[in-house]
Amino acid sequence: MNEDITLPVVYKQDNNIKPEELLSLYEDMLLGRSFEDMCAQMYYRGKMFGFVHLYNGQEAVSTGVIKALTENDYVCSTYRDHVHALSKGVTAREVMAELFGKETGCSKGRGGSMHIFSAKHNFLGGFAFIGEGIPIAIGAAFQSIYTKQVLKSREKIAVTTCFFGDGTSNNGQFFECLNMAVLWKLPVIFIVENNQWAIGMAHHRSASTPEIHKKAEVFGLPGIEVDGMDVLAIRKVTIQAIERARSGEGPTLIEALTYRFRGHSLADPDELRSRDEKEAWIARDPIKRLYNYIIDQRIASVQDLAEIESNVKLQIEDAVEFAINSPEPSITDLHKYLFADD
Ligand SMILES: Cc1ncc(C[n+]2csc(CCOP(=O)(O)OP(=O)(O)O)c2C)c(N)n1
Ligand SMILES: [Mg+2]
Repeated sequence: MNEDITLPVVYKQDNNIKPEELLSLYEDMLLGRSFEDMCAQMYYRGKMFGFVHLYNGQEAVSTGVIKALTENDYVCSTYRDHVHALSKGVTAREVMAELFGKETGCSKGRGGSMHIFSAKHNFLGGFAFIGEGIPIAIGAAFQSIYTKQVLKSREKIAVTTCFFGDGTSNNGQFFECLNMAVLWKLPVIFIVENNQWAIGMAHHRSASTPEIHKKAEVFGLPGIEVDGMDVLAIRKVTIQAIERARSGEGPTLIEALTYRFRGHSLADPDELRSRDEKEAWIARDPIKRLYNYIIDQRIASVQDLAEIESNVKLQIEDAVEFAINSPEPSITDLHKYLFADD
């Protein structure tokens, strides 16, 4: 990232949102942040195995997009997937137990951090390979219109949201799937979480056109750049994209400009990004920003927000307790879940 990057203020904040909705967005972002902080603690205590990628700093994207969806809509994530799952309604217990490799985890303890999955929440995963989720999302979106147009379902068209990073947008699947999504007018929303880095590679050093949203034009879909540190701005563009997808007009590409506040994974010493750059982004913390907005607009009091904070804390403690006390998968079940049951 250029250190003098200026973020566009494309959308004004949405003042029509109801106070209780605003507080639920705040709670969801706080849940994501607190969950990830607890993961770091548990990882360093040896409770989790393999690579663990945290989402701190990017919460406004998950909350702004996923909280605008219905239960029937789909979310397709990446390896940085815990918070996307929480926003979609997978419980903190099920996600934490998964990270501990326990039988009670949402993937029965067989997946771990990068393979969070929940069929009942239409949460399609969790993928370790970058870009792997994009064709999966296209498939989900295809079945939505097939169900509507061929099987004549009376339900509204389900929308699929597909998250991936700036680095991933240089992969072939991205371009192939943009093409197909427009060709077949698929109800899919591509959300690029441009956190400026792909492990230790700065985005502007790896992309011929660093403005990812501009790549949409070539394929004929709207490409929207949005402040990824502003949950209300993200929510607003997402609602427009959902309307477009549900009414059969096809896909939208949203590029959310954001930043991760921690290293690439918990194994990364995070020595490549400059202190100035990190501080500049931390000053735009999306959770503090919404907190200040709520207080300034007198939507809720400091005590109300403190109450939300302590509820979240209890939920996280409960999740850890649940994960610790849950059983390991049994060795006799080694082959279970490899194939679908009849
Ligand atoms: C197909 C494939 N190639 C390479 C990797 C190694 N890899 C893991 S994360 C990553 C960078 C991805 O960066 P970005 O898409 O910006 O996502 P972020 O980590 O910033 O969320 C790479 C190259 C991989 N997981 N899969
Ligand atoms: Mg990135």
